This record gives sequence, structure tokens and C-alpha cells, in this order.
Amino acid sequence: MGTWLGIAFTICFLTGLWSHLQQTTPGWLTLPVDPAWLYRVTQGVHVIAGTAAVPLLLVKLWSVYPRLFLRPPRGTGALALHALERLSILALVAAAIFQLASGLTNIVQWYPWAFSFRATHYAVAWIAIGALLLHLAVKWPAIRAAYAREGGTTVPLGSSESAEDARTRRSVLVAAGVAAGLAVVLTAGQTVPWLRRVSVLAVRSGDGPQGLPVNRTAAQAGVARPTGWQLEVVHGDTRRTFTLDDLTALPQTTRVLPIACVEGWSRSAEWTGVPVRTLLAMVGAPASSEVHVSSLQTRRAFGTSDLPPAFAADPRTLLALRLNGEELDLDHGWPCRLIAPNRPGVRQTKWVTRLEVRT
Ligand SMILES: Nc1nc2c(c(=O)[nH]1)N[C@H]1C(S)=C(S)[C@@H](COP(=O)(O)O)O[C@H]1N2
Ligand SMILES: [Mo]
Repeated sequence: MGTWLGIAFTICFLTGLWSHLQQTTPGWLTLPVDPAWLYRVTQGVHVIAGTAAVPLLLVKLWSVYPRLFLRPPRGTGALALHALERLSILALVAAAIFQLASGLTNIVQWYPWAFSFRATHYAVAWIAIGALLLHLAVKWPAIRAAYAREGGTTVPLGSSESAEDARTRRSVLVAAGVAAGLAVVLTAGQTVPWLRRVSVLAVRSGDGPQGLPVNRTAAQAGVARPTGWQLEVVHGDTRRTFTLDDLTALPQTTRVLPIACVEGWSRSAEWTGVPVRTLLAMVGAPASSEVHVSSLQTRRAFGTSDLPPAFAADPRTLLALRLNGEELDLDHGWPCRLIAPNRPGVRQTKWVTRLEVRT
């Protein structure tokens, strides 16, 4: 159980770190534009590993809780080691429970707490991984002995484990494995297309308008269907405005790109619109420009985003006007929304009003 949990938490930590860097990109990091599906896969794996870890953690806690009531050892050295071990376990268990619980509430978009999910989930991830490493270090002799003794799942004759204990232990392991597998199969369809129909517990596998789920509706974002909408493209002193008819009259590009929400669902769709680089050229800006994107949104976060130069220059990065062959639904960002390869959903800004070249 410990090995499985260790693997699940390591996967969650690494993919979570990646997601954090994708959302708050430090100056020294240049994110790759390719492969277009990379973020979709890393974030899908993050949520799948976290979901599998829930039953594993429950079984692990159930299997070790009697040890809480063991008598502490005698002797200062042994007692100090024991106290250290217990402290690391307290930090590990608390952090692990917090990460899985907050991750689950995030997937179902339920935020009952006032703290920022992202900042807290990220900070506690370091506590969890640190406590895990400390736990491994403290327990290393026991872990090594266990692996050496078992060399597989069978316990050699003459060990202290009775045949019945071994059977029970094996059934618990199998049950935990089955529970983890079920948890994954019942939810992973929100990101794995061929599991869509079996994942009856997936929160966001249901279709939204135009075959794509909606993460935040226009009403939730405080956006009403605009009249007299215009797009503004700004580069230094050069400023051009485009009506929807102007944009529609420009050469259109069609691309298949995924929306990959940090909340664990993802879905591929066919987008049609004007490449951002075309609009940049029309205000005399180089294709490789950093672009600040703003929207009509008046309420809550995610109303703006920044497009790094390599993304702005990529011909697949569109100001999309159409989705799966139809004019964008208001909830998908009508009149136009940003769509770029390998980018978290939160940065695929809807209801765009303005592109400003950062100089
Ligand atoms: N202006 C604005 N754009 C936004 C959001 C938002 O809240 N406001 N949500 C983002 C998030 S979190 C996701 S996952 C995608 C989802 O796009 P969809 O609702 O069209 O599927 O839109 C992104 N664009
Ligand atoms: Mo999202």
C-alpha cells in the first residue's frame, strides 16, 4: 500500500508542480507550445492519480491506526526517534488528507472554504512531499526489511504471519486495488474519451452547448450578451478596432485543440477563427509578442490572461469565432475567445475584448 501511495503522490506532486508553473509562469521558464495535448495529459494524470489515492489512503490509514496505541519505546535515543517518526506521520497524514480532500472538492467545483484553492493546494503539496521523504528516511530499515523478506506477495514458511493472516492481507490488498481501479474508471471519462460512457461519476463528462462542457457560464461571470461589441488590438500607439463582421471577413483557420481544465476535465473540439498572429501583424507587431488578453468579464477571476510570445506566434493560436462548426455559444465566449495549444483551460479566455502587445 505504501509503495502504491508513494507512486500516486509522486505523480501528483510532479504533475501539480507542472500545472503550477503553467498557471504562474516565472520569467526564467519558457513553456513549450508542443505537444498541444501535453497539459491535457499531465492534468488528467494528476487528477486520476489523486482519485486512485483516495481509497488507497483510506485502507492504509485503516491498516496502521492500531499502531497509534502502541506503547512508546524506552531509552532516550529510541524515544527521540519514535517522536520524530510520529511527527513526520502527523504531518504526512494531515497533508495527504488535505490534498486529496481539497483536490476532490476542486474537481466538483465546490469551494466551501475562504482560502485560495490553488495557493493552498500548492503550499501543502510541499509539506506532503517533504513529510513523505522524511517518512521514507525514518522507515527505511523497515521498508528494506519488508521488501527483502517478501520478494513478492508470498510470505515464506516459518515467518510469523499465519496462513490466515496472509489470506486476509492479500484480500485487503486486492480490495484496495479494485477500489482504486473503480474510482478511476468511474471518473476518468471526464478526460479520457474512450471511458466517457462508463464514467458515470465523472462530474464534467456531460455535454454542454456545442458538445463541450462549460466551466463558468456567462451569467456566473457577470457577462451579458454584448451589443455593439468591438475587439481592440493595441500595439504601442497603434490601435485598431474590429467588429465581428470585420473578424469574420478575415481569412479563417480551423484547428482541433483541447480545452484542458485544471479542475480535471478535458475535451477536444474544432475551433475556427482568426490566428492571433494575423491580428498582431495588422497593428505592426511581431508575431512573437507577449500579448495581454482581456474580456468583458466583470465578476470573479480568470477574466484576463497573458499569451507568451511563442504561443502568440503559433499559427494554431486563434481568436475563435466558431466551435464545432457553429457560431460560439455565449457560454463558450461569444463573440470570440482565445484558444491555444498546450495551455490550461483557465488561460483560454472567453468573451475577449482586447489584445494588448506588452512592450
Ligand atoms: N473570461 C473568462 N474566460 C474563461 C473562464 C472564465 O471564468 N472567464 N474560465 C476558464 C476556464 S477555468 C476554462 S476550463 C475554460 C472553459 O471553457 P468552456 O467553458 O468554453 O468549456 O474557459 C476559461 N475561460
Ligand atoms: Mo478550468
